Amino acid sequence: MPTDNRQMWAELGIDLKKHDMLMNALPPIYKEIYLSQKNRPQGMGFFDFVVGDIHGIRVQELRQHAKNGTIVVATYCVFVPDEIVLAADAIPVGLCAGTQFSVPIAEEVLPRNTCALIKSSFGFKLGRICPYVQTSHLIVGETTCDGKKKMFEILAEYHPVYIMEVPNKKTQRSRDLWRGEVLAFKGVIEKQTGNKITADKLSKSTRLVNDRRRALQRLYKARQANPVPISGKDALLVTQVSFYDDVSRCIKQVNALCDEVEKRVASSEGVFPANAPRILISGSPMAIPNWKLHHILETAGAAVVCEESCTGTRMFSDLVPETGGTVEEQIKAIADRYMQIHCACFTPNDERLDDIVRLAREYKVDGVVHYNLQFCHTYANEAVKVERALEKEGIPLLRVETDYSDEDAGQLRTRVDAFLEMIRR
Ligand code: BJ8
Repeated sequence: MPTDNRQMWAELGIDLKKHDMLMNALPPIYKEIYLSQKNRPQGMGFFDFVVGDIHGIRVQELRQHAKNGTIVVATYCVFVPDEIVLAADAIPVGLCAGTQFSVPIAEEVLPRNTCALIKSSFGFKLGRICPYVQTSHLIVGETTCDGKKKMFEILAEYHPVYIMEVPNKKTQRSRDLWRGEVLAFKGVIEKQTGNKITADKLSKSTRLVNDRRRALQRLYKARQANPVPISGKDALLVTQVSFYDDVSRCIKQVNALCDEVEKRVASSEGVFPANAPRILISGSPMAIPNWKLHHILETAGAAVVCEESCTGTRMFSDLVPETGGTVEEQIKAIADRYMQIHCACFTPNDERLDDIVRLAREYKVDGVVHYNLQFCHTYANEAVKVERALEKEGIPLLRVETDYSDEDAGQLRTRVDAFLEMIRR
């Protein structure tokens, strides 16, 4: 590790001993899971570089911005509107929370029967092992699931936290509440940054965030091809990195990757044979470095072609209309777009069932794997309805409930093998 990185981490209050353990564990895992893949698009080189220096250059950039007076706003959920943060000249950073490493640290405080995503995110702060958390001036949480919202109360003892109230229903009253929440969030960010959000700035930030969505939509569109031009693991990584990389740079890199991948589609070049079983994964988000299920599926001979999740289509599917107007009109348009995210925290949430069936058709999948983080009750219960909806359409489903550890990897492999055997064409 370069010494200036170590000095930066020390200045950020990072526990260097624990952090070294985490940083030493990542390269061999990445090598095995990512670098061992054959015929990857060259455009993945940028994303390999980002992961290879995961706590280096980007953190240094953020630190430099912070030294120049820019506010860094950390988030855990796709409900927090980046448009508002960017319009105030602040920087949004999606936090990871995908490693088992921070889970036992969190369990010193949180109940063990809490989902791994919540424990991992809390453990990063408690253990002082994430320089992104340490660099941020504010963490924005949300009232999506019960575990998260109660964790945020405890997290607030360690870091400045602001909570957005995400409603649980999709009625007009709930939409009005959410519009009020987005408006209030604008006030919070203006106060934190000392910058006024104008209509012009909001139009620009909306276009920028839409451009990131358009780039990711392009990448996913290419995955509808057969043979599929990019692995599911690589596509997942692109989405994961887009949460915390500089937005403009990310757009450029994803579009460059798409140029290459689209050429592959035109020449029927794929990373897996055309008869590989095509899989849609649906369910809980997968934060870096949670690549477990994709790796098991793709090393068993499947091609993961789409993710119906917040590290997939739910992140970028809908655009905010770029109609401009007053700040209030734009806030309303932004709020309404975010209400189209069909998280299992909503009731009822039949739109998600429709999405899964539609995506299964659009991506011509042979089967769906429903991915559920252990102790995530919203997705576990909703899986009952997902199962019924897919059964009605004759689409095979495998339900998986797991965590970030590798303890169940063998068992998962056996179940995946049996599922693929059943659906193989
Ligand atoms: S909009 S999916 S990013 S809340 S897995 S912490 S729900 S117990 S992550 Fe999510 Fe926003 Fe919804 Fe998306 Fe709770 Fe379940 Fe854990 Fe979860």
